[in-house]
Amino acid sequence: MTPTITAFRASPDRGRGLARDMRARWALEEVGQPYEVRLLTFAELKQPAHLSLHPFGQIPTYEDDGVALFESGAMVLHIAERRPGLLPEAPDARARAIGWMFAAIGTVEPPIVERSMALLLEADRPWHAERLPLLDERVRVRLDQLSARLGEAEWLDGDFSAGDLMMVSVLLRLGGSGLLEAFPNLAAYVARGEARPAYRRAFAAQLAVFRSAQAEA
Ligand code: GTB
Repeated sequence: MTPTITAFRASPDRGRGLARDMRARWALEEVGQPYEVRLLTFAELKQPAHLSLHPFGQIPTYEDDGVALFESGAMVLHIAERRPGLLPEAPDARARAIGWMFAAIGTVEPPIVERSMALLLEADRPWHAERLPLLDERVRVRLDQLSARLGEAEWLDGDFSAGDLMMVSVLLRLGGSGLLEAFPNLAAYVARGEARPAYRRAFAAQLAVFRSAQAEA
């Protein structure tokens, strides 16, 4: 069965590849697995048919033979376990790569998302100007630590892995903030991720969806 993922019919990121279906698309492209996409409106996300797949009424979801998943991290892990290319064979290296996936989602992503949400939803609040530097600083602390660990290495732990895929996806949300640019090795790391042919194919596919939604509007 060809896997099917869900994505926004008209992504609020305007085709910048920031919605989390990008992670599943990128992983599927890395392992050479063709896939289908079911596009959903915001209203459809909250209807029973989709809620039966995703308890929180979000995208992405993933379905293939007998398995239905929500959470982009679980999808990337599932894809990486089924086909070679995203996880090392050696058990210790494999465990470390999975550890980097969790680090991306559990340690690096939260302050980045909190900052994005503050910019999106709180910019008109009287305390926003005072809070933003605090949120920036929390992001900077994590970037500083990650930058120190990456050093001059190409990827986080040996060859490119699902851990890098998740970490690059998380860092991409800082685009335009100026925060990433203060860490040249991290900026170069993200650029290496974006330059991968699989990333470019995934990016082009989600951009085509956005452009077609624009054309229909
Ligand atoms: N932890 C879940 C995962 O990793 O799969 C989070 C899923 C999630 O946040 N989904 C979002 C969603 O469906 C889309 S990706 N939101 C609709 C809703 O909750 O009703 C998050 C996202 C949205 C928009 C931008 N953007 O515009 O830049 C970036 C990221």
